[in-house]
Amino acid sequence: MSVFPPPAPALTWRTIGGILDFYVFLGPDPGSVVEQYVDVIGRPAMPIYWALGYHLCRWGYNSSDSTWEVVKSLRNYGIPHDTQWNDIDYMDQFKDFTFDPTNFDSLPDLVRDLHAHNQTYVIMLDPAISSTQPKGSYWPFDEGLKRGVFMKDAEGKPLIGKVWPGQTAFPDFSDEVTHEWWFDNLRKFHEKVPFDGLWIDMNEPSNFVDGSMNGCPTNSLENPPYTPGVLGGFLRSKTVCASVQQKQSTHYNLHSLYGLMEAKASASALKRILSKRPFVISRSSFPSQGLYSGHWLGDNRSQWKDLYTSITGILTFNLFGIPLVGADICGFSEEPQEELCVRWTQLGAFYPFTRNHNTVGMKPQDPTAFSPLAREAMKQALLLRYSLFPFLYTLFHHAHLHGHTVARPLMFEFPGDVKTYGIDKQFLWGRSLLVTPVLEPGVDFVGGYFPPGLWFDYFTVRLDINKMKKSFNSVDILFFHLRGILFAAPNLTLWISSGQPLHLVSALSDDGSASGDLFWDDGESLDTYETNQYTYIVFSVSQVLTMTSQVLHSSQEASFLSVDSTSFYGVPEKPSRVLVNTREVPFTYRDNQVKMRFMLQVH
Ligand code: MIG
Repeated sequence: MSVFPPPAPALTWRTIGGILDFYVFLGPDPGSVVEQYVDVIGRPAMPIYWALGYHLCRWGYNSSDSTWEVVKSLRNYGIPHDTQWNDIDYMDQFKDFTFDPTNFDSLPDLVRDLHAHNQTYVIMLDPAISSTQPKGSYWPFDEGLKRGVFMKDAEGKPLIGKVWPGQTAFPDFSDEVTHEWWFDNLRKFHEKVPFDGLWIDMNEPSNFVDGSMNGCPTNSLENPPYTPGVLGGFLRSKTVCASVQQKQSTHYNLHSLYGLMEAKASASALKRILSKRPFVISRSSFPSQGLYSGHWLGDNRSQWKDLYTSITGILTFNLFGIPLVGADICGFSEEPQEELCVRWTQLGAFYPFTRNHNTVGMKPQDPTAFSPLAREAMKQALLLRYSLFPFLYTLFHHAHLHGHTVARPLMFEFPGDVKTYGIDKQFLWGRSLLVTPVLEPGVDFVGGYFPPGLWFDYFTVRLDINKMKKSFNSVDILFFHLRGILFAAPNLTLWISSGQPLHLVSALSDDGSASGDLFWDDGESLDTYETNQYTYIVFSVSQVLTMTSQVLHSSQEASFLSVDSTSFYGVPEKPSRVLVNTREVPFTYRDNQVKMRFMLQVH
């Protein structure tokens, strides 16, 4: 089926038949429409905490040692870095569930070293399995044959295509037997290389030849009366034959679900192996994907226009119930100029999923590959993200619980303000943070739109209600505004359960009120909300400048949490005194801001 949006406010649906179920989501506002949609397809999984850290990746680390060098270099400069990735390079001749014994011989040690530094490691897996290894030498194919997990051609033999390792068979993830085989492969490989998460690529499924090595049969599924505008003009172009029989139906019917089903198998296998929330990032996606994985936006270029269009990509996947989404920071193909890479890292620090990734053969583009000034700017952007982790984590909780967006178009919060409808250069985190990035080279100011209400510059605490422009130098961080209440952790470590105290920031609205909340748990256990192993606190400031907090839920298991200072933005006059639980406390007052120590501990 193809869906065309003509210029008129209408949609044209083209289909040659089948059963069509229509759901109409009535809203009334855009956020409610997404909630209702996500209620039908399934709400996104709560990510493991380090999913929200900084991820570094590239295609073309030639060895585990060179990967390790970059890891050490980031450590050396104190650049936040939770997760290191490897692309297909780590594999022995691009075969899944193997690693190159020569160039990647130190891989298990690298992974142990990452773990010793509270860092994590993610590997790429392609679905296609090499089918040409000598019998008895490659368990994944031999065992897959034995269990009948591969898609079959018209003669009932495994369909053979071609991907990175050469000739390959394609697992049929619509079959539970395949999920069990996938798990067994992952379990065995995990004993050699204790990876923490999976990056599943090429799962459209992608094939270097059309259909199979022997083409495809001639039938009505291969040549339907109507072919949508797909790559190559044929359903089999760069994928497998449409008429292939899978366990649950024909590939014609299941094609678009391939990545979803692979993600489901991968997430479930990781859960069994690690007993933690699974981390999976998938290239192909389908409605319900958020239950099993996040998504990256695929191969972009190191160009300013790709920096700009990444914003709509991120917002769109938030509407799809896949909030854990990011674009390749600094661009995948081509080489970014330093200025572009700085700006991209600054915007990327506000992608829900933050990963720098680069194609093979290009110059390194990790933060340490640039001048000290650029490196420092990137580090500061990432530190800012890390400091906002408690707030971001709480937004993911609301995505998991209610189907809310994490990165959010302005119109979602201001559906009555038509000026917000076309905005694609700014976005919100939740309802409270307004992000206005630099998207062009050589600018010395950036402009944006401020929806109604008071918006405070996060850094200067200036009320920027009527100022829509800010002056910049070449590495200044993006324009960044706050309303409502949030927590920040002024520290390098993403994970704050180590006891580092939080700072509570309340930006008061024009009637002097504000509200915010915090969800907290151990960051990695499965179903903490569902099994009551979490803490949830709401904060509000009333018009008479009284802040109250209510611990709506707390649990032994949710880690130690402490708040030691708080700021109120938007207090027009210096108060004569400040009371905490009826006791007078010292405070400072400057530029509309009251700041004081404030102890809150939840155990
Ligand atoms: O044929 O694994 O989109 O992120 O680096 C290319 C190599 C296969 C495509 C992915 C890209 C990845 C690359 N892959």
